[in-house]
Amino acid sequence: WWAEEMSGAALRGMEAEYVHRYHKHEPRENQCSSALVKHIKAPIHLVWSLVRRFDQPQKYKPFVSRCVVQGDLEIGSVREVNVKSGLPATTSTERLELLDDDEHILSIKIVGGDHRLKNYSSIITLHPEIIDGRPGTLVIESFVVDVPEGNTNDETCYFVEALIKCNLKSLADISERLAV
Ligand code: A9S
Repeated sequence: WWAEEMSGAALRGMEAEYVHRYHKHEPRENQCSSALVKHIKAPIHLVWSLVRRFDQPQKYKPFVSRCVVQGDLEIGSVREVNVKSGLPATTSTERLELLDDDEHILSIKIVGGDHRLKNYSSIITLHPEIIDGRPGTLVIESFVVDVPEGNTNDETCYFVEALIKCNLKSLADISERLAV
C-alpha cells in the first residue's frame, strides 16, 4: 500500500489506529479531550523540523509572539510563551514532556499562565503518507484539559479545537510553501 494512495476508508482506519496507539488520554470527570487530524502535502522531515522546535513555537503557531526557554530541548525543560494581543491570555508556561525524533512525537503540558486552561496536556504525532502520489504527512494532535467553572464540556472542546485547527492550518501552509 506504501506505493499508491490509500482509500478513504483505509485512511480513516489508519487514523483511528494511530489515535488509539499514540493518543491515549483518559479524561477525568471534569475534563474534555479531543483529537484533530491534518493531511499536509509536505514530507515528514520538513513538517517535523517545525513541530519539534519546542523553543520556537512561533515558527508556525500564529498566536505566539515570543518564547523563551530555560535550558535546552531536554525532557522537563520549560518555555515561557507570550501570545499576541486580542486573545484571552498573555502568557503560558509549558513543560516538555516528550520529544521523540524517531517516532515523531511531541508532548507538552501547560503548567502556568494567565489563562483558563488548567491541566492542559497535548500530544502531536506525525506519520508519513502518500498524497497525490507524493510524500505527505498525516498530523494528529490530541489534548485533554479541565473544563473551567462556568463552562460546558462542549464549549471548552470547541474553544481548544478552534485554536488547534488554526495552528495546524498554519503548519500546513508553511510546510507546503517550503516543500515547493
Ligand atoms: O498553543 C497550543 O498548542 C494550543 C492552545 C490551545 C493554546 C492556547 C493559548 O496559548 C491561547 C491561544 C492564549 C488561548 C492558551 C495557553 C490559552 C488560551 O486561552
